[in-house]
Amino acid sequence: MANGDRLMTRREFLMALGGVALIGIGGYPFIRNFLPDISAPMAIPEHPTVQWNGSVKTFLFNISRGNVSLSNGSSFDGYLINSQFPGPTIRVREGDKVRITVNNHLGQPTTLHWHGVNVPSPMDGVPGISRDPIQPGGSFIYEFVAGPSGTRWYHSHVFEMDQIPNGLFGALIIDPVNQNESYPVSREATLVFSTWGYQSGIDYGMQSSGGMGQMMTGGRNMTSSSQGLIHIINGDLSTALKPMVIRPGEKVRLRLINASGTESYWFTMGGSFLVTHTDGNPLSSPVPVSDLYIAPAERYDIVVTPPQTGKWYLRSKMGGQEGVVIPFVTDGAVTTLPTSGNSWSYSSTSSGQGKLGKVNQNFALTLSGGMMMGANWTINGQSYPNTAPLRIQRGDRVRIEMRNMSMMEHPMHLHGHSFEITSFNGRVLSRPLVKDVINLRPMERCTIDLLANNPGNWFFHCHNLQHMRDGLATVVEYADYPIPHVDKWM
Ligand SMILES: [Cu+2]
Repeated sequence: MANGDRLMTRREFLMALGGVALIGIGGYPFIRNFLPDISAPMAIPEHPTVQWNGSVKTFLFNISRGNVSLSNGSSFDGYLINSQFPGPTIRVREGDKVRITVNNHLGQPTTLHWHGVNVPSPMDGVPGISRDPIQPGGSFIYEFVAGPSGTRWYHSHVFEMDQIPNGLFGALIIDPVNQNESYPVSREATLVFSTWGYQSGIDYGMQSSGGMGQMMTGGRNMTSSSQGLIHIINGDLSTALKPMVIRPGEKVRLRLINASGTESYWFTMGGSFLVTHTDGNPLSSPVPVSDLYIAPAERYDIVVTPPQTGKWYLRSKMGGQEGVVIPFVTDGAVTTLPTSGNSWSYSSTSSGQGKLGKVNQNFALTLSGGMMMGANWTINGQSYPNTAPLRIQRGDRVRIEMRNMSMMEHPMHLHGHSFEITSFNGRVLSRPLVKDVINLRPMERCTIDLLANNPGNWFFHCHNLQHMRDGLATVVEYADYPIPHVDKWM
């Protein structure tokens, strides 16, 4: 691995093993080096979405139980949307009003959350924080203006460990308002990765990526995937995928969505490819990479071009993920090889040292738990719902410093906003990435900056569904927002 800042260093590994050494690095010493810049512009727009363009796109979702059959003959009792697993892809244009009528035919409450979309708070689908769930036999109409553009997705936000892996998720693609894609391609495909096997009740978390497997090798080797999970791509095993046929030199966009509740993927394809969007948001210039690590809930748009004549594959190199293989065939002879690239990291777009902008509010969060602390995960020593909410003011620039003091990775997701990753592992990024999930591997740290432009109560949590269930969550709440959140659903 050429890319040092994605993985734990040997020193950090040893410090993590010796509890005493940890005391010496408390208190965020790295942040003292950052003197606020006068007022660097943010990439985050002043308004959470573009204006409504006058058109309304309506969808009807009937949610029910039903059998899901996979191509190898196995099956399970899933959750279906319009009899489909996973749910149908929603594709709209930025500025469209999206109206989704959801009929709950389940024997239990459900809800849908529009991940990465800056919806109004009551449409965000988080029970206890934004509004009550849809009761059995009940209906609800979600309505919001689509935005920002890019690769988004949706999923249930109640009984997540059961409802999401069993089927209540799908892709949500928002095309740019003016149809100007930053990186034009001739074709595109969406690949939604998920895992099945959660409901066994076995806590397999320590085998999960970024967990024990990684720790035992000091983070140098490939991590191993959770045992006993079935890897699913677009609703079936990868062996059911028909190879995509691409001409030499042709550029194809792949929208990669990690919908797994616990697993990260680490993609390679035998040649470099371009990263063009992070969590749906375009980079200022595409980055050629040799491999790409995708944590739960993250999305990356990549542009691939055939690296060789004949058959080739986009695959995960994580141990235990041999089944995560997407086949391609080159229609012709490849004569020019793609340029080389390094491993992707959150610093890939930045050169040199940037400067942190001025903020109105600054929160410091230490993520901890697991291991000897049992099943509980904590933020500043507390598990949700006892974590302290982050109270912010409309219009403020808000910085959240996070440090992962645990031995597992945590893909932290903020609802209702995208944020800038302004520093990562002590380095201020000269070109911050715009994202709504930031994955912190063991002992990693970061700052994220957001603009408080979408009043409401917003869940801020680890998107490893086990960690979220076991307390790694808090709420970002606007001081002037009239509706308090009540945590009766956790
Ligand atoms: Cu986590």
